Amino acid sequence: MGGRRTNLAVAAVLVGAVVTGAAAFAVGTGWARWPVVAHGMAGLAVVILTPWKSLIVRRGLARKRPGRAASIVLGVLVLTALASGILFATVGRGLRYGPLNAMQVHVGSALLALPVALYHVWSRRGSAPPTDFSRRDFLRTGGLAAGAGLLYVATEGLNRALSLPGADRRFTGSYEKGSFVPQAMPVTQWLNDAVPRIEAATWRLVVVTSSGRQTWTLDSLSSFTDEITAILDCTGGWHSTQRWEGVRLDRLIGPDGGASFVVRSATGYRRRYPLGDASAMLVAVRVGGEPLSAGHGFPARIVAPGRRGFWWVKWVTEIEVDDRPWWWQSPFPLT
Ligand SMILES: Nc1nc2c(c(=O)[nH]1)N[C@H]1C(S)=C(S)[C@@H](COP(=O)(O)O)O[C@H]1N2
Ligand SMILES: [Mo]
Repeated sequence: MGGRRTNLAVAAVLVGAVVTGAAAFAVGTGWARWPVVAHGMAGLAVVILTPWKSLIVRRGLARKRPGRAASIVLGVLVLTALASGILFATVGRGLRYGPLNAMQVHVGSALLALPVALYHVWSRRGSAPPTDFSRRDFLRTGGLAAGAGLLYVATEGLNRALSLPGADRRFTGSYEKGSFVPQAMPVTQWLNDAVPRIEAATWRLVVVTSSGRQTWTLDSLSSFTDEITAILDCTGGWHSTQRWEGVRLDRLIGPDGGASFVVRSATGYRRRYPLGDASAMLVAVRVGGEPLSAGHGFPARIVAPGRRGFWWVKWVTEIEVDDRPWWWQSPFPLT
């Protein structure tokens, strides 16, 4: 295969890996399996292309061109993302690199690689990609996809045959931790939030709808006993099932008109949800029959079954209904 075709294939497969990786993070219900499988296949397609790409790399390294250092950095970052991804999916449970687990190394190196990749493509813009797509290219593409599929099946088979931790992953790719033992469930923040100290006596939950503004104390909320057993599935790579108790969100909102509601945390963190989801969601004040711990969101947190962990806003102080569409927000929190 020619160099330009190899480069184009590598670029396409890496773009595919980024897109499916982001999709796998965004979704939490049944069809999340497909982005996760596609993501694994994209990574394994990179492995398949490695022998061809390494020929190009060897030639490139021999020439002292501008952008050479960036190309090396990019190579290291992509190999790191690849290795940590494969390790996480096979032996990954509990694998740590100092403060980071394999999933964090995986996502971190991939995010760092993005700007470097753009620069790399720009600095090599002289060699335009091939524009024709022959029958042979079609067969090659099919071969690459089939090869990636086979490698994927082989990897999952190896997980099972060797009883590797990877065999026990949920369809999202996450590992179980601390189910029905809230103290054993990890305390996680999305990016830079810190656990706030909230006084039960002065805390209030403000609910704003078109019919007005309602203020709840912790005592008044604690009398509700709506219950959901649901899986908190963090994109950091773990999931945990707990029995959550509190008040169904549609009870707080009432029969209000509007398109969506936004939930705000004492820390400033927030997410927006479609109004129709309220009846399936909880403002939880207890987990496993006990009040929430500070780390898990005391005094009140969102329980959003079927959504990944970053939707489960902790330390809730305000819920507001309005007419904006629910997707009127960054797909992932920015803080
Ligand atoms: N206010 C606030 N809520 C938050 C977060 C955050 O950073 N700030 N992180 C979310 C993420 S990413 C996850 S996985 C869950 C973790 O909940 P836990 O710490 O109770 O396990 O909380 C979510 N709620
Ligand atoms: Mo998370």
